[in-house]
Amino acid sequence: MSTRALSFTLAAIAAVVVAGAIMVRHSKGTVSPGSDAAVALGPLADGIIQARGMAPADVEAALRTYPRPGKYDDEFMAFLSGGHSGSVIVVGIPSMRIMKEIPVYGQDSWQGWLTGSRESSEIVSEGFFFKDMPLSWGDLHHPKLSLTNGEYDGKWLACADKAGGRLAIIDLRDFKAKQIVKTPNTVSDHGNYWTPNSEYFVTSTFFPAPQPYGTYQPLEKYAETYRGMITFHAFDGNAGRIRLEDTWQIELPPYFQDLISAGKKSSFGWMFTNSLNTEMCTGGTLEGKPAMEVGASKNEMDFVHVINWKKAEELVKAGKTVPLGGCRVLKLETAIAEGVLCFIPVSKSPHGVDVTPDGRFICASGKLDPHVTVYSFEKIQKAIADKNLEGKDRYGIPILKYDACREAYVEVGLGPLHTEFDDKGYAYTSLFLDSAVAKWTLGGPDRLAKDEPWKLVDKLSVHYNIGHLTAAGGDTAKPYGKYLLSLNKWSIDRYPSVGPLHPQNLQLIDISGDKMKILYEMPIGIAEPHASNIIRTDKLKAWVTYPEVGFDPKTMKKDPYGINIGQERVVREDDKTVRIFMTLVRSQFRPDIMRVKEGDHVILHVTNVERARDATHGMALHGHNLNLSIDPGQTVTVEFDAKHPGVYPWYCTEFCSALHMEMTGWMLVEPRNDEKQGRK
Ligand code: RUQ
Ligand code: CUA
Repeated sequence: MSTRALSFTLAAIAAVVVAGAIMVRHSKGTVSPGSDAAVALGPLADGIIQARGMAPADVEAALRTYPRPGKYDDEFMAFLSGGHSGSVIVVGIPSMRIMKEIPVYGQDSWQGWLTGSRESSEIVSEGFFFKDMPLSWGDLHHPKLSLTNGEYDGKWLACADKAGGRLAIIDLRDFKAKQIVKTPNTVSDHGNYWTPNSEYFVTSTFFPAPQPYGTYQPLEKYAETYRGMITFHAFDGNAGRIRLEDTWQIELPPYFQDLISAGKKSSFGWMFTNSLNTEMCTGGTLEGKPAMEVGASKNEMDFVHVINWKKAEELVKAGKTVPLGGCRVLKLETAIAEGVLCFIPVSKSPHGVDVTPDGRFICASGKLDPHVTVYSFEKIQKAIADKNLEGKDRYGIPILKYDACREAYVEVGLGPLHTEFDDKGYAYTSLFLDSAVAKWTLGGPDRLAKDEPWKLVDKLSVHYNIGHLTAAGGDTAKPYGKYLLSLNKWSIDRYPSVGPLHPQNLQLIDISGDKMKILYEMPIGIAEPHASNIIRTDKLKAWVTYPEVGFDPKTMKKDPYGINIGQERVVREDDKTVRIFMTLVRSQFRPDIMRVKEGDHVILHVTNVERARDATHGMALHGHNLNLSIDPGQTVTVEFDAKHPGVYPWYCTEFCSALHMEMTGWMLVEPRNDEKQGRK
């Protein structure tokens, strides 16, 4: 084909893609978007396509992902974890534009998170492991959207902290973290999953901890004294809060429990957890012992844990637990005796366990085996009923016969990790070693796909070393299909160097056709996005301002210290305490002078009385590590000691109006005695 003919063809493709269902007026590409003025696409597109050396697939991808200015073109929103940045990142799909980064475990001065506001420090400090060792970060791995009937309801987002053994709840009315809880009796939470109606947010430990919790036990006594935990954090879906008093745990053997997935539909009431290190290796490279990577990969098979949580819940209600670390714990012996826990063998060092949308099958992959093993829930039930066992592990946990539970063994490629699902009966598995996504057909009585069941049908290279993948709605009972996000750990040569720390790479993949296609590639240089959930944008019903002036986002109620215009005042409560009620509106602070005395404890309640959408103000005070972000209607409280006599200006940090530069104030800290005149 001549260059001219090729570019003609590309322009025609562009026209067809743009038009979609819209009429194409003539083949050289003048399209009519509805009744709007026609767009002359042909010659212009020719030139751009040629100059940029674009292939047909590039043109299609560009046209499918380009967001029109000012239009709400993103059909989906991805909630990405920020990994060890401790945040959640919200990204529009298909445009791949970052909409927001929600601070959770770490600091964010833009949003005034942990830069002075009492509300944010109270929320974060609730989750500290040691009260005298504040944590300023977390390792946020798996953001999970709350569920109603196994589908995303757009209300809450929860995510555990692998390093801190904590979990956080984010309210999707204002996209802010509301609660951080330290999981009892754990030193690490990795897997996390909602039960199908968000009855519980369930977390599983990665590292087992010595029990009783908080005690010292040598690694030599690992097998006897260390234990894993699966925690059922009771969730109040109206308040959007974990109720620690109703939370309970099941003690597990000291394997690394890794990831979890909840049964749904026919498998409702059950929970599945993959585990590695059934060898119980503890390392010791300088002590003549094998490294973890060697010692923990010896066994040919590890275990998927099969947990009957509905039954466990009954036992908890019947008081069969012991109190431990402020929580009710179902001991391992009880869980075994009552038939709450059993194992299924899974090939070597698995990572991830995923339940199909129909709830009938459980997929697990050993990263060192190029297959996904598919277990049938029905067969598992039969094996349990028939006591069809291979044996027991050293703790007496029954191991179901592998062959009796297995439905399929699908060859997908090297290094399979995680599996998600679409709306057409296909599964997608990330292949870390192959740097690829494998697409394969699900089987079973409800199967939708036309292809032969349990078979690899497509494979797409990604760049590079994919960890998680996320299909839209891909871990729910009703996946949306259409898009898949590949979260790649390495970007190597994809971008110009920005220094030795490379951005991680996200790739948006079209899964609507028979063949997967890459639509967009996005370096994300602000965090390590570990995993995500993708929801339909129209399921999110976020507020644009707070419902009334003087609102506290922590309680989602009127703040007792919230005021309106005209109620500003400075109250000296005693010789040492000054309480100031302040309002903000474009473009002034009221009061704009705070007079306090050296050593005073200052309590400041700042209310943004604006009712206009997007009229957020900031407040940065010199020398006091303080920057607040106050949204329209919000009240923020800050407390500090005015230790140092001096003069400290403050100003608004959001460019809010033409007179933003004038939106300022002074804090005057008068010395208590005249000799002291300034910084010590
Ligand atoms: S784990 S890369 Cu923390 Cu989700 Cu699999
Ligand atoms: Cu308020 Cu700038």
